[in-house]
Amino acid sequence: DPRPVRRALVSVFDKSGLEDLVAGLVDAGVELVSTGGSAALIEKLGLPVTKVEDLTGFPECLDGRVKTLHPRVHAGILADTRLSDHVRQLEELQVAPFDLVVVNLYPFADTVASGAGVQDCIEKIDIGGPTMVRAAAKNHASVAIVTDPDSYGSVLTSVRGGGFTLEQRQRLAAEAFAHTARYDVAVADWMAGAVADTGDGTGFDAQIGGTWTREQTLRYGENPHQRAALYVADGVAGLARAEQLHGKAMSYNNYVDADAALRAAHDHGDQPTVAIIKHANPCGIAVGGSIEAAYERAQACDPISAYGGIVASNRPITAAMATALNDTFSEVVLAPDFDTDALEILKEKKNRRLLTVATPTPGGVEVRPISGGVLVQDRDTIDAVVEATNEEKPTQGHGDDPARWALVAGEAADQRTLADLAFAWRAVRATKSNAILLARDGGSVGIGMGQVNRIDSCHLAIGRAGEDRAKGAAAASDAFFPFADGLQVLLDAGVSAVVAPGGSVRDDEVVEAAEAAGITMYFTGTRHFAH
Ligand code: 93A
Repeated sequence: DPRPVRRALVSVFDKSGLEDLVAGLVDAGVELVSTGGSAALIEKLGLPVTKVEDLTGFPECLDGRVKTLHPRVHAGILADTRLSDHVRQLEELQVAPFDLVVVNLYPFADTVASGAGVQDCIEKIDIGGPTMVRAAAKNHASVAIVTDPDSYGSVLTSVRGGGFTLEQRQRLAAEAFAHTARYDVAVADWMAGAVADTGDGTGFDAQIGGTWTREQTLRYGENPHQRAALYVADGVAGLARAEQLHGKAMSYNNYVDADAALRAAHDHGDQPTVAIIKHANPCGIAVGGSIEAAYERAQACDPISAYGGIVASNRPITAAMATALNDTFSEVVLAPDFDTDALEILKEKKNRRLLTVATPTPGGVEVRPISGGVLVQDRDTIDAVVEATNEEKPTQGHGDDPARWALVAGEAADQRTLADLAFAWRAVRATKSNAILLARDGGSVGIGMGQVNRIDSCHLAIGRAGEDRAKGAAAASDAFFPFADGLQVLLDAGVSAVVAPGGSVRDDEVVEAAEAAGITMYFTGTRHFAH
C-alpha cells in the first residue's frame, strides 16, 4: 500500500526541475523543509518553506560544511514510523518525521574535471548530502529517497496518487546506495590519483611530464650493439648535469654506476664519505675523520673488486687523496670539487674521468621502464620514520634513526658499536638486494649483494670480510631475515651486533638465535630494498 507524503526535505545542488517539483509538492499539500540555496529558490516562487536552520535552531556554519548534520534532521529521516516506540520518541523530542527526501550532491566529479585546484575539489566532497541520502535509503520502510532530477515527474505522479509503495521505496533506496557508492569511489580514485597530480609541481605527472632535452649521444649502451643517449630533465640538478673536468667521454655504464656512487656517498650526513662502486654495487663504503681516511677504508674493503671502480666523495678531493687514488685504477672520480693540486695529480692518468657534481637534492621520483610503460615511485630516502601504530609491540622499530630502533636481543650497544650499526644501516641501502653489509670502525669490511636468497648474501659478506674482520663486526640486513639460517651464518662467524628491519613471521626464531649467541640486535621497522 502506498504511504502518503506529508513532509519533504529538499536539499539539491542541481536545481534543474526544482521549480515544478516543489510547486507540485506544495499543491499536493506537502510541507517543505529546505537548505540555503534550495530554500531561497522555493521562497522566490512564493511557496511556503521551513529553512533547515529554523528547524534545527543551529546556524549553517563552517562555510556550509555543516548545514543538515543535526539530530533534528536525522531523527526525522531515520525514525521507523512503523514502530510505536520511534513515534513516541519523536513526539517527546518534538521532531516531525519526513516521508520524502530529495537530495542531489555537490558535483565533485565535474569540479575535478574542470581542472579546479585541490582545495576547491575537497570543498566539493559532499558530506551532509550522502548522509541524508543513506539515512533515507536505510529507512525506506518510512521514507522515499529521490536523487535524480530526471525522476521528478514520476515522483509527482506517485505523490498525487497517494504516495510511494514499499516496492517503489526499496527500488529508490537501492539506486540511492549505488549513487553514493559511485560518488565515494570517484572521491577515492581522485585522492589516490592526487599523488600523481597534486597541482603544486610535486606530483608524479609534473615531475615526469617535464621537458627532456638530448644532452649527448653516447658511444653505445650497456653493450656495444645498443644505441644510447643522455637526456637531461629541465630545471633539475644532478648527475646528468655534472661538469666533466678531464678524461674520456662518460659511457652509459659509467653513468649508471656514477649515479649509484653519488647516492652512496651522500647518505652519511656531514661525515666525510667515500663510496667505490662496480656494477651499481659498492665494493667499499666508509666514513672517516678526513676524506683521505674514508678513502683508505673504502679501498681496503675489497681492493680486488675496487679495481676499475667508480669513486664518489662527498668532500672536495685533496692532493693526499689524489695521490692515494693514483695507486689504483678507477674509471671515474666524482666529487663536489677538486683542489687545484689534486687535479694536477689526477690528470696524470689520461683516460680517468673526473667530474664535479653538486650534492643531489633529496626527494624527487624514479622512473623505471617496463615493457609497455613505466613505473614511477618516490625516491627512497634514508630518513624514514615509521609512526608507532601499535604501542603494544615495542619490538618494532620505528625508523632509520637509531634512536627509533627497537632493541630485540642482547644488551644495548655501546657507542662505538651503535655508530657502526648506524653506518652499516645507511651503507646497506646502497647495495642491491638481498644485501648484507658488515662494518667496523666506520667502514664496510664485507658486502654480500644481489643474491636471490639472504643466506647466500650472508655467506658472501662473511667470505669477503674474512675470519678476522668478520669477528666482532656490526652487520646490517636491508630487509628482514625470513628464517634464522642467514643470521646464523653471521653469528657463526662471530658478528657482534646486527640491525635489520624485522617484520618476518619468524621474527621470534630470528631473535631467539641472536639471544642464544649473546649478541645485540635491533629492529628498525623500515626496510631499504634496492633492485
Ligand atoms: O557541506 S556539506 O557536506 N554539509 C552539509 O551539512 C550539507 N547538507 C546538505 N553539504 C551539505 N548539503 C548539500 O548542499 C546537499 O547535498 C546539496 O548538494 C547542497 C544543497 O545546498 P543548497 O540548498 O544551499 O543549495
